[in-house]
Amino acid sequence: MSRIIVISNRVSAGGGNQGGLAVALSAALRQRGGVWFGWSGERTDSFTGDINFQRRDGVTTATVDLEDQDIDEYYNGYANRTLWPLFHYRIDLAEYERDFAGGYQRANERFADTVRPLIEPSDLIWVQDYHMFPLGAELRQRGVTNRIGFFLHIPWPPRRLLNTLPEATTLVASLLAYDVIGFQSREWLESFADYARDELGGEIEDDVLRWNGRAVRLLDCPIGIDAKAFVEMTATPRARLTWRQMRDSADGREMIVGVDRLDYSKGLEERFLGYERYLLQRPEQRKEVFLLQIAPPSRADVTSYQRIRNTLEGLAGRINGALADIDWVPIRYVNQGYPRDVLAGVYRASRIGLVTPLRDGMNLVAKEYVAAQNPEDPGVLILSRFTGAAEQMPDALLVNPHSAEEVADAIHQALSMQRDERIRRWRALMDGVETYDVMWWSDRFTSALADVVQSNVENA
Ligand code: ADQ
Repeated sequence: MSRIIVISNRVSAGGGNQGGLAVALSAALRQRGGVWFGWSGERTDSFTGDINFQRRDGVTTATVDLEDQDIDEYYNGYANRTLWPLFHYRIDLAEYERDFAGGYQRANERFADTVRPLIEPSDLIWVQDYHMFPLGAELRQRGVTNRIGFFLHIPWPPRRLLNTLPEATTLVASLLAYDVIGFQSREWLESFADYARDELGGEIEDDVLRWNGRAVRLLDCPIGIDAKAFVEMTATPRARLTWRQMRDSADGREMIVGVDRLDYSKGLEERFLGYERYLLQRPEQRKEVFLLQIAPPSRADVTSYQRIRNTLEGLAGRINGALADIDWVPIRYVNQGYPRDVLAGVYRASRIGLVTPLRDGMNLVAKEYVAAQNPEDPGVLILSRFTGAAEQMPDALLVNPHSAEEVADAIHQALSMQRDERIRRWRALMDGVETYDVMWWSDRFTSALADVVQSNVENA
């Protein structure tokens, strides 16, 4: 079995409270051997390419420090100010600066130079996400003929939006140095395929893209959670304690929960407005329900994130100010992160999981909410149609998050849903969450990569 080199912006092996992605990548690394390479998250005065190796829980990690300029232009710049908004359909927020594009390219060249000596001839190389689009092409230029795969965790935008990016075609062409490109859903895969066909003149048949003598396999590969571990976590003392605390503090009211990084893609503003609409439409229900929104701040260096934070504070304050009573507050808005077992207890205590991103590559909170439910008395998942998860979760109440009326109707439908229907929907959702878990995802991708015929690589 080939070793595997995992390359991602950040490396998160080891530690007790890992997310599913780190669990799955660590498992693949333990099984096959290899290295997990990426940025340390640290700054250095001048880039040296010195690698810091660590071994934790049977996984070797290799990290490098970056210069301030790289961090500003590559990470805070091109990745988070240009690509992230553009790929979430927000060209109004995307910033197009040559310095960002240049810094992104430079950082990727530095990653390629640094990781190159770690690669052995038969290794599989698996590159993760939008921080690293050009890395495969950079490795090819350094003589790497290994099988290299790329997985995109976020959506792929429509062609006409992507064309607003000055270097769009070069960026996409650089992706065709990979042997396998994985997407969270058919929708993102097809959107990429359209671009490659219409803008680059590629030919596509049976999810194989042919271009310039190369064949690139496009793979529909939805990521999941570590479902078994999540179910077990709901039975831990801390999850049970949290569940009890939440039920006590709800005091007989039904709880609706939202859990998201504080990001404009998550549709938090629209969620608050949809919930407000529900309260306005059904004044008699007001004190029977409340919304708990947990949203830890992220990417605080980027202005658009400061802005969304202010907007949400204003909106939560306005709704609470207008509708609260001395014994009831409609929205509990919390800006903290919590350990995963605490989240599991919160999910389980909530009658509704309200997941309304405007765009989301997948959305794992939807899957975690399902996995945490009590099979005898499960809650209802309300899910945006514009998430990758919606393709796999037709038994959720699917909504258009832009429509406050649809969100309000779905809240009403969920709160009035009889137990047998809740159980039926939950069972169908849970089957999917258990079958298509994060280990399934990682096996599917690595098998596809291992199956690539080496002759493809000779044309690289
Ligand atoms: P994210 O945009 O970060 O991920 P998501 O898939 O929902 O979105 O994952 C967030 C994770 O952070 C979940 O595991 C959640 O439990 C955790 N989290 C959120 N709020 C938290 C809090 N307050 N405390 C503790 N943990 C919290 C990107 C893409 C997604 C894609 C994933 C994986 O944007 O579309 O599903 O990668 O590919």
